[in-house]
Parts: sequence; C-alpha cells; structure tokens
Amino acid sequence: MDTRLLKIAYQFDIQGTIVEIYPLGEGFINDTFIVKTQGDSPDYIMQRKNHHIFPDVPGMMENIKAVTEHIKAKVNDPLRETLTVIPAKDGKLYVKEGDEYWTVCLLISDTMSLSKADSPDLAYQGGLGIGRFQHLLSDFKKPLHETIKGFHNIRWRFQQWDAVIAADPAGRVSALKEEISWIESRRKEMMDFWKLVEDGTIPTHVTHNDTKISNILFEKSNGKMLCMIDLDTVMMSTSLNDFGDAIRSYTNTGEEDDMNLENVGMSLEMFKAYAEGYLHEQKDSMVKSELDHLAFSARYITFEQVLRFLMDYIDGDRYYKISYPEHNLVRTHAQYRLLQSMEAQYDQMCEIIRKQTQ
Ligand code: GN1
Ligand code: MG
Repeated sequence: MDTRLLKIAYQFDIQGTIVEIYPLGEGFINDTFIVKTQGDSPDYIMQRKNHHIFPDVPGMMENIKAVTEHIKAKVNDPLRETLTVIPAKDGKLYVKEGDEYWTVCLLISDTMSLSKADSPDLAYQGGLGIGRFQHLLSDFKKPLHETIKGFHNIRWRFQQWDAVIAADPAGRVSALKEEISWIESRRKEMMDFWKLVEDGTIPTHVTHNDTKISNILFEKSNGKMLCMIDLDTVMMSTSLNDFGDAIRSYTNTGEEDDMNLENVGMSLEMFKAYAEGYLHEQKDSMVKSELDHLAFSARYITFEQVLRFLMDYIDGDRYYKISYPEHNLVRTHAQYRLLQSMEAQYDQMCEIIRKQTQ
C-alpha cells in the first residue's frame, strides 16, 4: 500500500484499521481514492481536491459540512441520505500536505451511479435528485462561501467577456464575427433575467451546481434515487440554475461537443420527464417568479455555456481542457445549436411547465 496515502488517511478521524487504498474512477477535477478498513468498520472516500479550480478548499468544506448537517437533521437515514464529512483528528475539515488539500467522507455502501441518462425514466430520477436536494435545503439560512466567483452570474460573465474581447489574446476575434453576434444579440434578455435575481424578485437558495446524473447515488437493491453527491460546488444562487443546467445536459440528443450539428437538439420528452421529477419535489417550495422562469432557465444556462466556451476559445483555451485545437469552437457551435433548439420549442416548454404546476 502507498505509505504516503496511508499516512494521510490516518490523520483523519476514521474508525478501524486500513487494509487497502485504491483509486476510484478517473475524475477530471479531483483525485479520488477508496479507503477500505478491516471487518465491520466503515469504508471511506478520500480526495485530493483540485486547488486550482477551488482556491478556497477550507471554505468549500465548510459549505459541504453546513449543507449536509442541515439535510441530516431532516432525513430518516442521515448516514445514507447525504454525505458525511469526516474531520481530521485536529478538528479541521481537511488535511494539508505541502500545497495539497485532502478530505475524507464516509463511503455509502450498496449504492451505484450511472454515467448517462438516456431514458425519460432516468431523466425523471435526475429531476427527483436535484429537486429533493433543493427541497431539503429550501429553509437553509446560513451564508455560504462563494467558492467560484460569479459562477452563473451573467453580469460577471459579460464583464469577463468584454475584457477578453478587448484584449483578444489569441488574435481570434476578427474571424468570429458571427459567433460573437450570437452572444451580443441575446445580451439584453439574459441581463433582464439576471436583474430579477439581483433585485430579489427571484430568490436565492442553496444550489448544487453540478447536476449531471453521475452525481446521484442510487440504491443497489431497488434502483431508487438515494442522494446527491459531489457537493464541491454548493453555493447560493437561484434554484433555476440547477434546473437549467440539468436540462442542458439531460435533454441534448447529441454530445456537448458534437461535430455533427444534425445530432444536436433538445428532446421535449426528456424535458418533460425531468421537469416532472423536479417539480414533484420542489413545486411547493417555489414562488411564482421562479415557476414563471423555469423554462427560461434552460435557455439562460445554455446561453451562458455558449458564452463560456467561446470566451475560452478567444482567450486561447485556458479554462476547459481541450482534446484538439478547435475543440472549444466546436463546443460553442454545438451548444449554440442546442440553444436554438430550445428557443424554437420554448412555447411548448412553457406549456409543459404550466400544466405540471397548475
Ligand atoms: C465543467 O466539472 P464538470 O466537467 O462537470 C464546469 C461546468 C460546465 C461543464 C461543461 C467548475 O463541469 O460549469 O458546465 O464543465 N465546471 C466548472 O462541460 O467550471
Ligand atoms: Mg464537478
């Protein structure tokens, strides 16, 4: 066994004797390990957090601790229905080794996760997952650290955008007139939406901010949705952003970076199923201004993603990992096609939400 990993693991307040530590999956952001203990003692998940994406790991862990404790006080099985943060023996929520930050959570046994939602039933389950998470936290009042500045704040994104366009660090702006016009032509409607969040018309709540289906644990025995995991990006924002980002990923008939734009579009059937699951949990905690903008939130987040991919391309590809030189431009075109598909089906989306909430 890797003695360095063993030494780190034993700095946490874990029970039992460690018998094995091995890597789990191939996460893009953090490095994750399973820590197995002898006999009946619990097993654990240990992570090296990516300090470049998350400059404030202590703040992030305080967020996760506060949010999971709030959930624990409300559910039947607090050790299974949310994550359990295991502190270090010195009481901190992390161990710092050199410039690396390590954290530990309890491993929730007899569960499974899925890599892709490819049926309306799974979209429904996904909606339940985020809906229940938000519902359990709808009365959470403590302040949370803003671990990634202005994450879904389009005013901040436009500030970054204007600066990158003006600087044009990779000399790409002149060839991108059309793509840039996609962003500029929607600036006002997107800002108008965000102003409703800024002036409090649309309230803010705890949001998860990484709503993909692989961040949901299901019970192995019966396939039921158990809880949301990967709480690294929990922050305060509008609940609509989680819904919109989920619609962006669950309903796309193509890939996020599809080169064949014919593949890309929003499936209305998947939209309906996800909304049903989400509203089953959340309908009663939402106010009218939220329900009125639920369908729009899919356009908002997809627009933001077009902007972020294009901005990164103009910036010389510094944020998103790319697999080939034009990758961010391909992503921009594919997400723009998805946005257009949402715009074309917007009346039907609104009608679906209206029917499910009347
Ligand atoms: C990143 O962590 P991952 O790959 O799920 C990004 C999201 C983007 C997504 C696009 C912290 O998410 O905001 O929507 O890529 N996360 C961060 O693929 O920037
Ligand atoms: Mg993530």
